[in-house]
Amino acid sequence: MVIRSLNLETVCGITSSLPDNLYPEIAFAGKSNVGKSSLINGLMNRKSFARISATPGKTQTINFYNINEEIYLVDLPGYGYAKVSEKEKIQWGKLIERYLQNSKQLRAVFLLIDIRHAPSANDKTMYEWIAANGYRPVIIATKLDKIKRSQKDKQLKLIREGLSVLPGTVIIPFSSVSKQGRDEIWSYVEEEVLGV
Ligand SMILES: Nc1nc2c(ncn2[C@@H]2O[C@H](COP(=O)(O)OP(=O)(O)O)[C@@H](O)[C@H]2O)c(=O)[nH]1
Ligand SMILES: [Mg+2]
Repeated sequence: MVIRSLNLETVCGITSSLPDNLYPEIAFAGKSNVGKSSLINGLMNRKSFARISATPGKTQTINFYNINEEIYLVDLPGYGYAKVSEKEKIQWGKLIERYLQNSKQLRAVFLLIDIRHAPSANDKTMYEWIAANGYRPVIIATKLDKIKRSQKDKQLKLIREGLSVLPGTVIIPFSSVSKQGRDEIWSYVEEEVLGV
């Protein structure tokens, strides 16, 4: 994918109405600090267009990045941040649910899991929630550079088993440091979403 233009076009909070977009959307979900902003920056070839947090942020917004007037990358708010109140968790859930249920342009959902750890209960819930809304999530195993090459297959197996993924589920290892996996993600999007 050649990035010719990009624009953070819409930022939706808990009370905002969601945009009625013209182009296909692909969404990214995952716990806070899993590397979602880094991945989105990597896909856009930018260092810091999407915010990267040293301390995991609490901002509960859905951000729509318009790429080339062709496709939207949708950054869903992260979950699992310890300092979030019960009320904020409920609002988070409602915002994501509203998006998953109502978007007419959502074509693919990517669920990010840190390759170093087995999926958490929250990750499993998120996976099932995405599936319950009719999507077959693609798993992105993030922070690939943090493990030894010899550990990769074992960690990927841990993720598959931890989430009880359906047979045929695509898992793409990714590193925002080496950018390994970037081309594979774009190829998937080009083939499965854009049909080019
Ligand atoms: N080594 C390494 N660090 C990463 C990678 N992706 C993200 N990080 C770091 O993990 C932290 C959280 O990243 P961020 O993209 O803000 O996560 P988000 O909360 O999911 O958006 C930051 O310190 C990043 O620099 C990766 O692939 N490799
Ligand atoms: Mg982020």
